Amino acid sequence: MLYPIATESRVVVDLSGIWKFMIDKEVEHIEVSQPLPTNEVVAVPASFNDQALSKEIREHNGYIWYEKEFKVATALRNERLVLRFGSATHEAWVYLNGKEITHHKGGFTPFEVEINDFLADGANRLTVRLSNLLDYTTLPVGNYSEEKDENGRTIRKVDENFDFFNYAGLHRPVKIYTTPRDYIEDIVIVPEVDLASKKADVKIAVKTAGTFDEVRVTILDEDGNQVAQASGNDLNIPIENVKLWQPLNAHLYTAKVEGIKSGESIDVYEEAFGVRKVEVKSGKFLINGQHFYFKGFGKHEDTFVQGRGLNEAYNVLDINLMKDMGANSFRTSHYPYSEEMMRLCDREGIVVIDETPAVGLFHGFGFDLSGKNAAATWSELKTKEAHEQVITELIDRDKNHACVVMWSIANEPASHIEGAYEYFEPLFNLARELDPQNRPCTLVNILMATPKEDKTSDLVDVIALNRYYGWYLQNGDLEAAEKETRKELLEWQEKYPDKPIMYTEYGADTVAGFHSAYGEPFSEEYQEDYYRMNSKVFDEIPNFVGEQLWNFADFQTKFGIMRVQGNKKGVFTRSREPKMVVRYLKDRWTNIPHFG
Ligand code: BDP
Repeated sequence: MLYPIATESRVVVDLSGIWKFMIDKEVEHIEVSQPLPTNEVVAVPASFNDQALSKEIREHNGYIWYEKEFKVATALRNERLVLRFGSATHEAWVYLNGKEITHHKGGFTPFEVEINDFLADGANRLTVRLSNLLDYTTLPVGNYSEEKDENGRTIRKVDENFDFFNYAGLHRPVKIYTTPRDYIEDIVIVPEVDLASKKADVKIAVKTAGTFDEVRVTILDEDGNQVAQASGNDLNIPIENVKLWQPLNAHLYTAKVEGIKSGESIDVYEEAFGVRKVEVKSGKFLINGQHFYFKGFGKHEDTFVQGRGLNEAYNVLDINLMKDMGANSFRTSHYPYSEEMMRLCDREGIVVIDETPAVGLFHGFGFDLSGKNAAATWSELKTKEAHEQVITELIDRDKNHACVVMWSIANEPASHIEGAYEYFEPLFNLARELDPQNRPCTLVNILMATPKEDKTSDLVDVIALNRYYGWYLQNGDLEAAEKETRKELLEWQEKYPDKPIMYTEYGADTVAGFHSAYGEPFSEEYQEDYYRMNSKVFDEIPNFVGEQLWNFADFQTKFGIMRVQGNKKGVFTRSREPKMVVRYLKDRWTNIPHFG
């Protein structure tokens, strides 16, 4: 699915702004043929939760209604008009002028629908019913329960199988875009490069709907100069002396695709792409033939007021903070991030591990580090279908992004439990089959899934570990934690001498401004000591290819006895003030080259 952009043949109308809003208390039926019976408003894109100053709204589990009126310019009425949601969390039923026109389940990927047949003359009423419910069939996974109150009203509860706050709403832009009736539907770009001769073969497949006499592809460099041109739906376009997309030194080409009829360019779309080669070989992660070292973060889409909603100023700031620290990468923990962020990373040369929303695949998730509660995971969870869908939609959306170097199929599933291999093998096969660029795939491993216990590590290209020695284990005892860290990493190294190993999470909750002469847990001193200890061990492990700490910034969570107004493992606060450790990390990372 193409991202909506304005071109010579396409217009984009943004429906962001103020919408009507209400939570559904399920006391009376909401009649979609009538305007929503509410005077409340909400801003889009954003989570609804933190806008209303109402505990009832913030913590509402169930259904939520949004509505917006819009008009379509007469000049556009003969075009094909497509309504597109960047995301709707977690499930959406969409009505136009009282009629259901589409439905989508899954809160982090885009969906769209043609609306020409449903438009009225004059004002149109767009109504969206959302659900923020999660259960054992959805991704992410939640424990769902319901009961009736004394008035017979259904009270729904979701106990999330993860710690981040279950923000919901229209998190990403809602747009109407036009195309001509004959149009470019999709573009698949696979750049292959011979690093020695600097010659690239760029495979470009264009899917069109309708008829064209010719599909023309023009490759432009960053200055807009034409580099190559060819005609056809399935092309292999050579580029000599190619400029590579490098981490933090991104060169983006543009494929300008034109659908031509009777000599006239009817539809035009421009897709940016980078030429770079990603490989996993002999225990190393290679970008453009060089050993790449990941320095960076697990993150969240999480800011004040906007919640999980698109916040482009924060995206820009976050990338600038990363660059300033000498970081080069992050993982989209624990769900696909906005398309706007992915486009920004392409352009800024930030390397991304792109994760599905498969978090919480762990029965009995909670305060049990033995992992025994998880025994029933693979018999109880019914997420297979949702998992296939999110892999398919994520790869379809992000396949052309140069910044994406690896897919993360899941975060911290119960991969130490029998049945995990059987659950994951077909999903890894699916991802590998769907990705035209053949990127490596991983699964982010939870601390109980040690080299002895883990059932899935044969499936992964890179061993990606979330480890909390010195925090959830050996809390306050960094000497003991160091021994455990070293012991386990050496075991992985020995078990898989040909697989790269990286940390995708490690961290310690730290209350900004809390200091301790004894380096006590939660103090800024402890956070720094914790990172120093980990760094020391990383540097001893031959196949260690990267450190992505947990977390870039403090973030909002569900309530829990381990959370003090959120998760405080950020190296920045939620408002992006640095904690003390940032100086240490900056010093370390600016001294570790991106390639080594
Ligand atoms: C890991 C999760 C992450 C949590 C983190 C923590 O992957 O989402 O926030 O631990 O507990 O289990 O801080």
